Amino acid sequence: MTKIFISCALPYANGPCHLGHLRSTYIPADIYARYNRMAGNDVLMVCATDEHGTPIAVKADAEGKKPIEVAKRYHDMIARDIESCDISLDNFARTSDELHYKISQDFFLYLYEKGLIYEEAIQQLYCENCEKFLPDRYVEGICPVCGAEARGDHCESCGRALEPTELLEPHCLTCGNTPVIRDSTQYFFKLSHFQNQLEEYITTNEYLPPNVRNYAQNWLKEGLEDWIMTRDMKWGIPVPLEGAKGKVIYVWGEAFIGYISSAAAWSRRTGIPWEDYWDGHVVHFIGKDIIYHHSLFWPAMLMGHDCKLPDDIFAGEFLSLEGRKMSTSKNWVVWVSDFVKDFESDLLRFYLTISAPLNKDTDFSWDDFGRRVNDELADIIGNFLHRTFTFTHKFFDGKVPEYANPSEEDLEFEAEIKELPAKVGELISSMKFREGLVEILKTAKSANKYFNDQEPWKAVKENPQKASNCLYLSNQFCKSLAILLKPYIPNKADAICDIINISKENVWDDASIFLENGHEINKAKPLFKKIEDKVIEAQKEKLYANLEDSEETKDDKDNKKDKKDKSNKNKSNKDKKDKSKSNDGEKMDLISIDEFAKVEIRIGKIVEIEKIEKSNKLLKTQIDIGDKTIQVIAGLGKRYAPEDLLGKKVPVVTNLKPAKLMGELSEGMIMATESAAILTPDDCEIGELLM
Ligand code: B3M
Ligand code: ZN
Repeated sequence: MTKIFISCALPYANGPCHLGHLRSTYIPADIYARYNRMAGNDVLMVCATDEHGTPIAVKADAEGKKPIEVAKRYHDMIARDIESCDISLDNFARTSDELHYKISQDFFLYLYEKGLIYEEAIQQLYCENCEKFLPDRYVEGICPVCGAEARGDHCESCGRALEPTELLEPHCLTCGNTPVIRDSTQYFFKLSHFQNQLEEYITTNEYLPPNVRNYAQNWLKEGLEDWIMTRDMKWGIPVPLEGAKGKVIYVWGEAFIGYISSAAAWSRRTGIPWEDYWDGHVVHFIGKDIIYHHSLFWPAMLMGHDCKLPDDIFAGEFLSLEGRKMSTSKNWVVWVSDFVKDFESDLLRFYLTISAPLNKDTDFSWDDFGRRVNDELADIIGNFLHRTFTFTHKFFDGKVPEYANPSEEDLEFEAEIKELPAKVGELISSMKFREGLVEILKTAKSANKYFNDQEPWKAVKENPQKASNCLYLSNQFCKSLAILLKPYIPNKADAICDIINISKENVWDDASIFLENGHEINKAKPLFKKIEDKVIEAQKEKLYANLEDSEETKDDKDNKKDKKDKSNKNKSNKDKKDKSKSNDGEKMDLISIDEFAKVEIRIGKIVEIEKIEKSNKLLKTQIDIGDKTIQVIAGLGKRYAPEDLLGKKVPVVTNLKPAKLMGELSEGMIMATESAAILTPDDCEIGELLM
């Protein structure tokens, strides 16, 4: 028995889970965990929400909430999402937990005292208007590498990690101001010190899959630079040093510790030491965008601590949606919570596993989803189960019949059934999850063929032993399916156990132990219903309706596979990105009518309007709202010239907290759509999202 420590990358607590999270990380981790438990290994699988960092702080600022409130809201949502897909975590913690703070600070101090974290004066962007340093996502601009719109820490388009000071045309996310460069002192982790050790780790670790090894080696070739470990901001884990007031540990400097603190919390609850699992086989399941962090930065932190290093880092590649990149800000996304309202989560687990091996990018397409569920789950597996069960009841009184004088075909099928568990088990333990499932499907296909060839419906009259052998073996294969499908589609597997009348607590090798003859099975129930075309059509309609404008949809449909001028496309999308940013595509909590009633919207008339110098977007307006005139700074300038709007009536939110934009007071908000169309019926598209 091996002890296995499995971690899933910690989701940021700034949005719910979508299908991409499940595909790259949670489903593969869960298949691996469930299989290993069934194979008799001792598994500890942990995760937590990653609750610090600027995205959450920025979101909280925008909502006028505390970061912890935002984090809690998403933690709860993510926990529900993960549970709804039966991801069998042993512990799901939060990086805002006290235990996590303590372990992270100790970890930081240890490295500091060993001289592996040092202090250095650097230059950082500072917003004079907001009077604060602008770490990471507090600043946006143009990526110096590919020219796309990028955030301070990362360019989504070319995948580069960035320093805010590298951005071209930087602007403060809060106020739009152009920041200045100022000196500040930060703490750095001596990543460069570990160059040789990491090279050795990456080249000699037999488990690392090629995509991880190649990525890491490319970075190593460039030579590693030290990592900044601290930030000047309030939200985060305070740097545990005198003289580091106002500084927190950089989110990537403590997020990894979440694996350990989540396991430690589990140990507190169960009394079982998590360290035994870490001393066993450690596997991190992650998405491919964080290979750098997991293959270099984290092992170096562990080396600094003289800790055992992870044995395997398994990185799932990306999932696109209907041929285009998923985007939460454009609402081009399928949220897990929406999916499981309409379909069983097992169907998703099945589809996301079968559609491509994890080391390849793949696409979620509703048509393909419907087709595979119908043709593979329903027609191949469902059909075989159903005909076996109904036939057993019809002709053998619901009992597994006798097996005698097997024919050659019988023996062949018998051998196939007996070999399957080891084959599938081998594939899953070598992380070939799709291949394992394909093997099961292949055998199910040949089981259907066997059943057809034996024609038990005829044989039952003409050659009863032939029919009896066929149903004996078919029931054995159903039992095998009940066990082998469990890591993939646990609910369906349990439902098969119920019908075949065996315990749900199975060990893997039970799959090749045959049921006794005379074993009674329960009545058949339809297990896999086909999905009707109209159901799939409705999902597609819903998705496309979410897109911000139909023009772009068409564009993207035409260019489905055309990725060649990626950076140009990004440039042309830049404007749209700007406008949809504040929405960020995150799913909102439902609000009560009372909460909604707090928003005061009045019809106002624009009585004065002018452009704001230095901004190509902002207009300064004076709006008569009946009993008074208020000043509103509106981001409508790309779409309208001031004279277009003068004298117009517009709906205005009149009880917003006043804010300063480009140094100008704004006392309300003109209601307009995401694409900055004001709400006069002529300018609005039906169904456009109000912002
Ligand atoms: N919170 C999520 C991501 O970048 C990030 C992972 C942390 S794992 C220690 O996908
Ligand atoms: Zn600012």
